[in-house]
Amino acid sequence: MEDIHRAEIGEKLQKISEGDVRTIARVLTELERQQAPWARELIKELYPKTGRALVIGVTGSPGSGKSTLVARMALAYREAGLRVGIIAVDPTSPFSGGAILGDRIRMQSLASDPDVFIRSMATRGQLGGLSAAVEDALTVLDAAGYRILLLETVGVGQDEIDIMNTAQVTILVLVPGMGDGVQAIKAGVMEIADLFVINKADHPETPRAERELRSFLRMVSRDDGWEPPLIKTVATTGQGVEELVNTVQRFYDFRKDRDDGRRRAVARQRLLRLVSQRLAARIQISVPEQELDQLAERLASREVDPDTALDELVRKVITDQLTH
Ligand SMILES: Nc1nc2c(ncn2[C@@H]2O[C@H](COP(=O)(O)OP(=O)(O)OP(=O)(O)O)[C@@H](O)[C@H]2O)c(=O)[nH]1
Ligand SMILES: [Mg+2]
Repeated sequence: MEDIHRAEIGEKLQKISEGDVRTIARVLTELERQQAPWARELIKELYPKTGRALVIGVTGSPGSGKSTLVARMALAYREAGLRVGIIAVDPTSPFSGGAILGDRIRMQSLASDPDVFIRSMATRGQLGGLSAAVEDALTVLDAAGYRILLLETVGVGQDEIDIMNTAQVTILVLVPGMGDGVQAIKAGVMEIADLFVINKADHPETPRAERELRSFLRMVSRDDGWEPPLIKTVATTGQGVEELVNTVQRFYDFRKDRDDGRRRAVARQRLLRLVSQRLAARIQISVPEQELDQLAERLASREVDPDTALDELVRKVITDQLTH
C-alpha cells in the first residue's frame, strides 16, 4: 500500500517537473479540496525545489481592469520567452479561467498557449484558509517551471492581504474617476503596494487621479527606501504595459540585493497563520458538532469563561498531529 502511494507521488512529481498541464490541474484541485494525503506529501517534496519563480501580485477594486492587465502582462512575458502561470483569487464568486481571458479575441492566444497556465481559486479547504491553498498552488506552478506567476486578487479582507504578502512584487491597480480614489482603497492594501498603476488612463479624469495619487505617494515612506512608482496604463490597448513590466523588474532588482529580513518575516507570518488555521480546523474536525454546541451554550450562558472553554477544546486536540 505504502509503495503504491510512493509510486503515485513519484509519478506526479515527474509529470509536474515536465510541466504536464493535466497533472498540474488535478493536483491543484486536490490541494484545494485538501482531502488526499498524497497532495500534502507532494508539497513536501516540491517545496525545497521551488523559489525560482517571480510572484507578482495584482490587486485593486472590482472592475479596475486587473484581469485585462494581467493578460497583457502575461503576453509581454511570453514575448520574452518566459512561461507564465496566472492565478485569479476570487473568494466571492467562483468562476473558470474565462474571467481572465474575457471574451476579448486578442487574449485568445493566451488560452491556446501551452506555456500559460490559468487557474482561478475561490474555495477554502478544510484545513486552512484560502491563502494556504494559494501558496500550495504557487509551489506547484513554481516547481512546474513557470517563471512568472501572476496573482490577481480583489484587494479586500485579511485573506487577500495574506495572499498578497506572498508575492515578491505587489501592484495596486487604481482607476480614475472613482471620486477620491485613494481614500476608497483604504489602509492595509495601500501599505503593501510596491507599484501603483492608474489603469483606464484613457479616462478624462486621469490627470486628477494622478495628482491625488502623487500627493499621497509623497507622504509614503518605506523602511527599505523604495519610492513606489506610479504607472499609467490602458490595459485594453496595452499602453504602458511595457513600462509596468520594466518597473516590476526594477523593483525586483532593488529588492534582490537587500537582505532586509522580508523573506523571513513573510515565512514567519505564513507559519503562524498555518498554526492557527490548522488548529482551528483540527478542532472542528475532531470535536463532535454536538460537543462544540454544548460548550458554546455553556459559554453563552456564562457557565464557563472563554479561556476555560478554549483550554478544554485545545486539550482535546493538541495531542493529535496538526499535519494530518
Ligand atoms: N476604457 C478602458 N477600459 C478598460 C481598461 N482596462 C480594462 N477595461 C475594461 O474594464 C472592464 C473590467 O475589466 P477586468 O479586467 O475584467 O477588471 P477586473 O479588475 O479584473 O474585474 P474583477 O475581476 O471583476 O474585479 C472590462 O470591460 C475591460 O474591458 C482600460 O484601460 N480602459
Ligand atoms: Mg478580474
